[in-house]
Amino acid sequence: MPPAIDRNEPVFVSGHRGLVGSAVVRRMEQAGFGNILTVARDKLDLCDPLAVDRWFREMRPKYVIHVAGKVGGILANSTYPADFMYDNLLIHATVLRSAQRYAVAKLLYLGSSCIYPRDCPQPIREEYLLTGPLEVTNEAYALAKIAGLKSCQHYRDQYGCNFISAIPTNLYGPRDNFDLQGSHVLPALIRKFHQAKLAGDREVVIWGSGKPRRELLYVDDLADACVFLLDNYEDKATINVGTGQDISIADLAKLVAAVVYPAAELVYNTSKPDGIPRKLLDVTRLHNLGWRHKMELRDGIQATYQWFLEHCQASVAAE
Ligand code: GFB
Repeated sequence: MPPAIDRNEPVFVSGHRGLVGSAVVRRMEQAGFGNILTVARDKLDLCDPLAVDRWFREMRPKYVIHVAGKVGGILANSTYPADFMYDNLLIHATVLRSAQRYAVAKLLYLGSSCIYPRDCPQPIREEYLLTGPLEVTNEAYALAKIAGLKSCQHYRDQYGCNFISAIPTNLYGPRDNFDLQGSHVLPALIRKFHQAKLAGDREVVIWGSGKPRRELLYVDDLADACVFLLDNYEDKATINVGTGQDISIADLAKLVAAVVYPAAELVYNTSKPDGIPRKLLDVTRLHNLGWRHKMELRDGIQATYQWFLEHCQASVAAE
């Protein structure tokens, strides 16, 4: 068993305002962590190595859950590849370097299932990383994420740092980005069906062919897995985090329609990209450690729609 994580020691959660970071903070509070460090973007630019170094020197986190990064859906990734590459390369480089310099006792880094080769066998096992070409729509983001993940392993090898990494599948949940230009598919669908219902439009446009398949994990489940891995995982090898189940975009759209707007008619815009045909993670390694997801997809969509109604409805209704 790895040494116990002391709940009273300072833990830095980077990116605490985002979908994942906010869920990780919620989960850590429930799990009894009493000294969670966060820092707002306007107080610390994670792309700035000197500023990050100063912050670590002053705050001395003992543990780090590093989830900060520039993220977005298929359109944002393919429109701004240079920015996705630059921001993510720097954010991972600065945080890992400072964590090594200031002797962080354990760091958890999160990858993304899009870092696996585009056409690798399904379900995707951890050892398929770097065995083939990447999906072009998210190549820049994936390369930066891979650089971060491999850096964790190199810091282990060169400096003996206890840096571990995990690869989550596509995520969704409360505090997701519902902006149609930047969002992932699930929040986009929730918003589109909701807007169509308000406007009385029957037709809702789904990007692409509807044939790609995606595995979707509720973000609170990922946060639970992060705490679980911090407590129980110590290997150099990365580990997949997912549900082990996937669904076609067409069936996902029908499921969202059933929750938000059952009268909707689905129309496909095939001029929009499909992206990776399928990325279903093999979660055997995680299951063997004793962790499983709890939230089923329909319930998760319901919970996310409820959050959207409580937090974003006014801005959508005003359009
Ligand atoms: O979630 P998504 O944007 O990203 O798109 P990826 C998933 C699939 O849903 C694609 C389709 O086949 C889209 O064409 N889709 C249908 C839509 N309607 C919509 C819509 O209204 N909005 C969006 N966004 N998609 C991202 C990567 O890939 O996944 C990132 O670009 C990241 O790098 C993330 O890793 C997890 O799953 O294709």
